[in-house]
Amino acid sequence: MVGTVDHLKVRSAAGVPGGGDDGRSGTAIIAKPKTKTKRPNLYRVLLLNDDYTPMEFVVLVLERFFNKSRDDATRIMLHVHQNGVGECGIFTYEVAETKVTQVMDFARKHQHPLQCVMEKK
Ligand code: TYC
Repeated sequence: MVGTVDHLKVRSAAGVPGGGDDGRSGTAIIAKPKTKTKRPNLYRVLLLNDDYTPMEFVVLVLERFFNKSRDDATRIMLHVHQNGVGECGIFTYEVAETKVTQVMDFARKHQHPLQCVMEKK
């Protein structure tokens, strides 16, 4: 690699160090756009069990904020109830953070101790 122009990586080509021109024929070597698809870091959003939040409220949270069907929401809620923790979904950082905030605000508003956290995958 010779130099970087914004997202274009300017490479020397055909054994011509420095690139740009081969010094013989006046041919220019054109910068080639390089495909660089970076995968985002992903985060699990988890619900934690407690002894006081009503089961129906947890099901509502899973339907409202995680777009789960009633059957899936009920399965996840029961999993959390029995195992202590369960996954609501996997998201990029900002989306996961937003979900956690929405759930925590909603739980507080209804005076339930429900806890929602995120962890890097
Ligand atoms: N354990 C609660 C109860 O018996 C139900 C519950 C399920 C609470 C999941 C929180 O994330 C939770 N009412």
